[in-house]
Amino acid sequence: PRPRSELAPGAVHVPDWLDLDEQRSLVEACRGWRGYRQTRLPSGGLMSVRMVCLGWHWLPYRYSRTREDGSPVEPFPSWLGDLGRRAVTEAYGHAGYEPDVALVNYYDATAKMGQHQDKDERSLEPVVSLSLGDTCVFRFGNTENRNRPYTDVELRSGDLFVFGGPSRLAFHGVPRTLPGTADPALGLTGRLNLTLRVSGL
Ligand code: MD5
Ligand code: FE
Repeated sequence: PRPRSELAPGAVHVPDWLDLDEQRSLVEACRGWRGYRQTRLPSGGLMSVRMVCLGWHWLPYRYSRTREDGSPVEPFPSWLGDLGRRAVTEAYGHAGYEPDVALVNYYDATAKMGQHQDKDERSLEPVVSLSLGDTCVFRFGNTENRNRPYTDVELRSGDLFVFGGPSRLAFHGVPRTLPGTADPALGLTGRLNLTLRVSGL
């Protein structure tokens, strides 16, 4: 079995889970999905990350069947569900994971994501996170608030992270990426992160 480290109960990091060919295929799939956009928050701020959603469209702070412009949401492909099941089996050794939403986030050299909880899903099934391209600093916090205590870990291309159990509602964010750290052989400038989720809808 691959090295896995449990950062906190239910928060399992598997470095280098995807090989270069699998990473390339995922990057190719991410290029094919249309409609990456920056989300406007009710507070007025514009998220720096560019996002496209599969299966359901994420709006702050709910899931919708349609996008803001009424265009259809990209379907959630069955192969991505298979990948999610493999990921949860790898991290926890249990089967039966059926994600129906993916959020695909693109970070350019300056993009980041503030500390938040993922609580718009009606299911507390795990979130599967896959990282591609530039390394980032990932800040894994506590379940009480966005401040300390937190732990900073670097997520690299090919890394798997699964957040379940008591870690499912932990505050987390990406204070920065490390531009230029991606393997040139991947053909990606910046960072992509895919999260697979169960909407409960
Ligand atoms: C990213 N994305 O790297 C991160 C990785 C997002 C988001 O945060 O909401 O799109 S997902 C990390 C995550 C998901 C669910 C729970 C926890 C972390 N957690 O409890 O720490 O673009
Ligand atoms: Fe999140």
